[in-house]
Amino acid sequence: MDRVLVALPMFNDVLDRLREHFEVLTTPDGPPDALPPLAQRLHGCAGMLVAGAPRVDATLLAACPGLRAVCSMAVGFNNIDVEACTSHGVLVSNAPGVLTETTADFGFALMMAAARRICESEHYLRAGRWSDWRYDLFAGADVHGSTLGVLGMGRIGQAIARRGALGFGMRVIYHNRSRLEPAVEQALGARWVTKEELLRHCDHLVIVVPYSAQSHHLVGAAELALMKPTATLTNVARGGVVDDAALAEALRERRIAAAGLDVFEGEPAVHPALLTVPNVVLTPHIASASLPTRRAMANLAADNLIAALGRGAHAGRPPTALNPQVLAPP
Ligand code: 8YV
Repeated sequence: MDRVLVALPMFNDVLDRLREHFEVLTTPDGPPDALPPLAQRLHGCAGMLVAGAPRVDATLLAACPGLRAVCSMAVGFNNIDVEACTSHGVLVSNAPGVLTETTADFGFALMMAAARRICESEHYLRAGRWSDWRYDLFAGADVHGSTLGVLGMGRIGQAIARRGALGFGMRVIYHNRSRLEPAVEQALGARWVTKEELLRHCDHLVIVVPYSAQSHHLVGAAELALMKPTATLTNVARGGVVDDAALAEALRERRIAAAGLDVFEGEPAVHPALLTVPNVVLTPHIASASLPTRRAMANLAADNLIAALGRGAHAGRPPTALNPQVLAPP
């Protein structure tokens, strides 16, 4: 029986599904650095179930020659060197689709929390500082009827655009390397603009681009300088797409009004300057964290692992493989 490592704490029912096919090594809750090194834990394993961490690279693959599949329950796979996996004959899968709507809900919620100063005002109330009503007490920016700027227009970007256009009467502009089909643009009520136009004209910028060398610091000091002083920025994509130090500075100097961040450069560490500015809502990478969605993500990763290692009804045909060519018959 193949042995697999589930490299993160996991739903018991998903572990039970995997146990029908494999000997399963599990991961207890707790800090990852309290565990033995990953290569050691992977000893004798044919497959591994991961999420946005750990890093899977050529060094790890060279240390684990028996590994044949790495299946992630995240949609973003910047922690996995897919090219190195392909050259080692290791199948890689991610988990697209199942988290789109939940992540879009959260992106919208973060944007609204930043615009309407929900967390900042809650801290004020909890601190016992609320003594009277004032016309401008935590007065923020309107969301309805304003201009939503979506940077990155994949599945999640489109789901956010739909919420803005249909639910909140927003004008939607977007920037993406490739334009959507005109019919899709029309259905979303979204207009493609250059990145510069996007930054200059949006009232609320929501960032939903995958992380890569090309998207590193896609929004830094120069880009923030183009934004309106009343604008908000929300990042539910990946840490590193935004230059967190430059953002903290822009927030501190009120060069933009507010931000909502679910992802951070070097997370779980957070840039210390972000912790000291009041006009930012900070959450610990939970945009996909509804229980039904997290279960769907885990089950999709399990489906991929079972199929990639030649088991179950879809043996040899993992549903969301990123490099299915490694399983192609010779
Ligand atoms: C995960 C995500 O929670 O799917 C993704 O790409 O960012 C989140 O849904 C995260 O990757 C877990 O590490």
